[in-house]
Amino acid sequence: MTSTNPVGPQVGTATTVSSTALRARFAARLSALYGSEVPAYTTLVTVSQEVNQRVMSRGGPDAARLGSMERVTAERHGAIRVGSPRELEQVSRVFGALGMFPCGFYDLRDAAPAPIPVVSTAFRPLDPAELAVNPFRVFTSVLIPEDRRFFDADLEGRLRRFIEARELFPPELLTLADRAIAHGELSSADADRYLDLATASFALSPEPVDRAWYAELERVSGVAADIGGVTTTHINHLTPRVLDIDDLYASMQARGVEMIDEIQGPPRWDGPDVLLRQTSFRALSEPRRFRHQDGSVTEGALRVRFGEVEARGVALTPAGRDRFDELAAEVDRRIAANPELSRAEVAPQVWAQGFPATERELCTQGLGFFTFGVDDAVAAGAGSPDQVAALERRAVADLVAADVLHPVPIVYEDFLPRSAAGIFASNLTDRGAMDAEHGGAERDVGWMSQVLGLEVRVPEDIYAAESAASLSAAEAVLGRTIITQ
Ligand code: OOG
Ligand code: NI
Repeated sequence: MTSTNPVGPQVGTATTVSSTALRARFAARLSALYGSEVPAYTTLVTVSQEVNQRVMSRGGPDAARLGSMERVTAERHGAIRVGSPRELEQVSRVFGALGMFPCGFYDLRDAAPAPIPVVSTAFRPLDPAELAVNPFRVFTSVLIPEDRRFFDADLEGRLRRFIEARELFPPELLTLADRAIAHGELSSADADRYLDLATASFALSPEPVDRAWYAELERVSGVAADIGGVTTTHINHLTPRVLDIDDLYASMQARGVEMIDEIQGPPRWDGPDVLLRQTSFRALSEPRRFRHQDGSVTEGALRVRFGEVEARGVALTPAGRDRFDELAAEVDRRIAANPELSRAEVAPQVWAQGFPATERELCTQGLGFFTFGVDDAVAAGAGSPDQVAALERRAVADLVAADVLHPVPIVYEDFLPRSAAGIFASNLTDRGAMDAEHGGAERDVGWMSQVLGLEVRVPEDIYAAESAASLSAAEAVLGRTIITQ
C-alpha cells in the first residue's frame, strides 16, 4: 500500500492547473453552491469573518498564533456521506485529485449520545505547507448496512441493492480524477470540466424522494435515510473556522439564528485552546419532492442540512488526549451527580483542576504537540548562563524553560468523534433505533485502508513527525542531541 504525499505546494503553469490550485477552486465552487442552496450558510460565513476581524483587532500579534487571518478566512471543512466501499473508493479518487488524503478513523456506531450507523475518515492535505496554501478538508462517512445492530438481513439486502444500482460520480469525473492523481495537475480545459462535474456531484438533487423507502430507513436512523434513501449524494454542511467561537455563538443568536444547545469539545476557559470546539445552527427545513406508492409526486420538506462552525486549538499528544478524555468523563460524572448544573459551569472547574493552564506547561508536560525554534542569542553563541546550563542538560523541558527553544503550537487539523456524534445527534429529529443485542460488523482503520488502496494516516503520527523534524533542525543549529523524554 502506498500513499502519495506531495512534497509541497505545486504551482502548475499557465496552461495547467495543479492539484493545489484545483483544491482552492473546488473549495470556492462548493462554497458558492452551498451558499445558493442554504442561504443561512452565507450569514454564518459573514458573521465568522466579523468575529475573526474583531479577534485580530483586539488581540494584537498573538491573535494570529493559531492561524493567520488569510488562512482562517479561507478555511473550510465539508461533510459528505456515502453508502458503500465502492462509493468511498470513488470519493477518495475525487479528493486525491485535489491533493487530499485519508487521515483519521472514526467509528460513530457506538458513539454517545446517539449511535450512527457509519464509520468515517477525513480527506485532507497532509503537508503543513499544503494546508497553509489551501486548508480544505472533507469529513466523509460510509454507511455500514451489514451492522445487525441497526439493519436486519432483509433491510440490509434491499439497502445494498439500492446503493449498488446508483452512480454518484460520472465515469468521466473519475477518469479526470485519475489523470490529476497521476500527473499532479490537469490541463485547464480538463480542470474546468473536473470542477463542473465534481461540484455537480455534491449538489442537492431535484429528483423526487421515494417516501416509503425514505421513511423505512428513517425509523432506523435519519443518517441512514439521508445516505441510502436517495439516489445521489450531497454536501451535508460546510464549516468555516473562527478564532472565537463563543463570540460567534452569541452573534448568531443575536441575529435570531437558532443554534444547538451547546458548543461541543473543550470548554471555554482561561487556559490554552486545544483540539477542536464546534457548534452549529439547527438543521433547516428544505423543500424536497416526494414520490408516493401510487406514483404521485408531492411537495414536502426534509431537515437534514445544517451550518456548523469551529475553532481550532493545539493538537494533543496521546498522553494529552488521555487527559482530555479523563476530564470529559469527569465532567459527565459531575453533571450526572448534580443534574441542576450546566456543562458550561462544571467543565471550566474540572479543567482548571486537571489541565495545564498555559501553553508552555502543555509543552513541558508532553501533553501538546509543538515545533521548536532556537533562540537567536543561543544560536549566535551568546546564551545566558541559565541557557548554557540548560544546554548541558539537553532535555526539551529544560531547554524550553530556559528559553533556548521557543515552542510554537501545532494546530489540530482533524476531528473529534465525540463532537461529531454530538453534532449528528443534535441535528436529528429522531434518534432512530439500535438493537445492541446483535453483533456489529467489524470495521477498523485497516479495513478502510484496504477499501481505499491507500494507508489511512494516523493524525498523531503526522504531528509527531512534524515536531521531530523541528527538533532535528534545532539539534543541527545547537550542535548537540536533544533528549525528548
Ligand atoms: C458529519 C458529522 C461530523 C464534524 O465536524 O465533526 C462532522 C456529518 O454530519 O456527516 O462533520
Ligand atoms: Ni463537520
